Amino acid sequence: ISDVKAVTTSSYITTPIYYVNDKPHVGHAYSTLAADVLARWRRLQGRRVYFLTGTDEHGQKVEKAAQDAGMDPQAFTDKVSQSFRDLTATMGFSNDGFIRTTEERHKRACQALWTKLVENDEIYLGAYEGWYAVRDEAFYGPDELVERDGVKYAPSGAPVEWVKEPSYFFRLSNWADKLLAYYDANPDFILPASRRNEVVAFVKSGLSDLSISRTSFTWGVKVPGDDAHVMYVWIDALTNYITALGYPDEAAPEWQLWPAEVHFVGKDILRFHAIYWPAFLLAAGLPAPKRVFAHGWWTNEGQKISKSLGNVIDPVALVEEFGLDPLRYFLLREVPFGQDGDFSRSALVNRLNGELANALGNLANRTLSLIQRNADAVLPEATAPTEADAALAAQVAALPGVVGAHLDRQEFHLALEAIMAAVRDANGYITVAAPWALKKTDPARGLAVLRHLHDALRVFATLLQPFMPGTMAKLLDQLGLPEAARGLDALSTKLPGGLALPPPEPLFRKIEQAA
Ligand code: MET
Repeated sequence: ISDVKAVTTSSYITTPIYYVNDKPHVGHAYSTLAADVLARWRRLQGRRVYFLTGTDEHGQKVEKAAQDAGMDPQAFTDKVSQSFRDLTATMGFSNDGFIRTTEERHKRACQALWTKLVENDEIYLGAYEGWYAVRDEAFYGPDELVERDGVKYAPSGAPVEWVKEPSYFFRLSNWADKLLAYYDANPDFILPASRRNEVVAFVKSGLSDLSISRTSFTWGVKVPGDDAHVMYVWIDALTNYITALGYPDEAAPEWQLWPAEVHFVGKDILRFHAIYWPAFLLAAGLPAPKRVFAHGWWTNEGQKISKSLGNVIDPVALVEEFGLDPLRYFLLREVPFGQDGDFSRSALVNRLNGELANALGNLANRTLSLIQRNADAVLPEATAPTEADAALAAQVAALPGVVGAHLDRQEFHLALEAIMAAVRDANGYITVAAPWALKKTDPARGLAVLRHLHDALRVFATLLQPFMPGTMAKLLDQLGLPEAARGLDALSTKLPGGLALPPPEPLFRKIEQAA
C-alpha cells in the first residue's frame, strides 16, 4: 500500500467527440467507459481531474444526416447530441464537461487557433484536387484506395468522391521530422505499441500538406477573413480538446490541465489524433498531449457490427438486461484494452455469474454474514497475520500498487485480472481457514480470520470503485467504510475494531445461462 501516495498532479482525460449522425451504440459507450474508469481512478488517487466528452456536429456527414432526416442541421444536432448526453447518465459516466462543436466558445477557439497558425505561417491558400470519403470525413491518396466494380473505396470501406475546390492547406509536410522526434522522446505517446509502429511507419513514408478548409458546403466554422471557406471538420473537431479548457484564454483556470494525460480514441481515428493533432498544436506553439490510446472494436457474437446487418448493440438495452455495473465490468474485463473483442451474451453471463456473483459476491456475503452471526455484528479487532494469513495479506497489500501501475498504462483488463486473482485466493483462504467452524473450537482465531477477510474485501471494494461505482458503494457501506475513507490513501488507516456492521445484502443477481 505504501507505493500509492496521494498524487497532487492533475489529469485531463478525454473521449472522442462523437458524430451526431446516428444514435449512440456500444462502441461509444466503450470509449467513454475507459475514460470514465481512468478519471475515477485518478480522483481516488486525490488528483485534480477534468474528464471531457461531447459531440462533433459539423461537416458534410452530419449535414447529410440532417438532410436525410428532413431537419435543419442545428435542430437535428440538438436532438442527436441530447441522446449522447443521455447515454452518460445511463452508463454512470462522471464526465466533468460535455462539449458541442456548435457552441460559440468552440467557434471562437477554432478561429483563434487558425489565426495563430496563419501568424506562424503554417497555412496557405491553394486548391485541393483529390479523393474524399464523407463517411470518414477524410482525404485519401490514390494509392490508398481499392476498386470494386469500377467504384473506388477508402481502406475503411467508405466510398470516395473526387473533390476539386479552393482550399487552405496546413504545412503538414514540414512536421514529419518533428513528429518523429516527439514520438521518440515520448515512447508511450501512442499506445498500444503495435499502433505506435503503424503511425511511425506512416509518418516516415512522408507527409503531404493537409487540406483544412472546404468551399462546397457551409455547415462548419467559418475561416477567419474568408467567408467562402468553412474549416475542415477535423481541425474543428480536434480543437474541442482545448476549447473545453478555455483556449485561447491561457489564463483560464482549466488551462493548467493542458496537456491531456490521455485522449482515448478508436483505432480508426488514430491518425488524426497522433499525427494531425500534435502537428497543429506544435505549429501553434502549444504542448502536444501526453498520450493517445487507440482501442479496438467489438463484434457481435462473432459478426462484424453494421447497420445493414441490423446487429448494432444498444447499450441502454444491455444495462436494462444485465445491470449497469456487470456491463461496465464485462466490457473492460473480457478483452485486452487496445485489441478487438467479441461481445457475446454467454461470455457476459459467465463473467457475471462466475466472477462477480460467485467469487466476489459470495466472498463478501459469507464474510459479512459470519460477522453478523459469530462476531455480534461488529468488526473484529485487527491482529497481526499468522503464517496462515501471510500470503493473502501480502497479496492484498501489494494490490493497489499493481492496479495503479496497470491503470497508468490503461491496462484495464490486467488491473481487473489482478484483483480477481486476489479474490480467488481470498476464497481459497476462507475455505481452508473455515471460520464458520471456529466459533466453537477457537473463537479468537475465528474472529482474526474474519478480520483478515474484511481487510481484503475493503481493498477489493476500494480498488473496484472506478469500474463498478454503484455496487462498490453498496459493498463499502456493508463493510462500514465512511464516505471519507474510500480513497486510496485511506487504505493505510486501519478501521477500529468494534465498528457496528449492517447485515449484508446480495451484490449481484445471477443470470440464467441460455441453453
Ligand atoms: N467525430 C469523430 C468520430 O466520431 C471523432 C472526433 S474526435 C476529435 O469518429
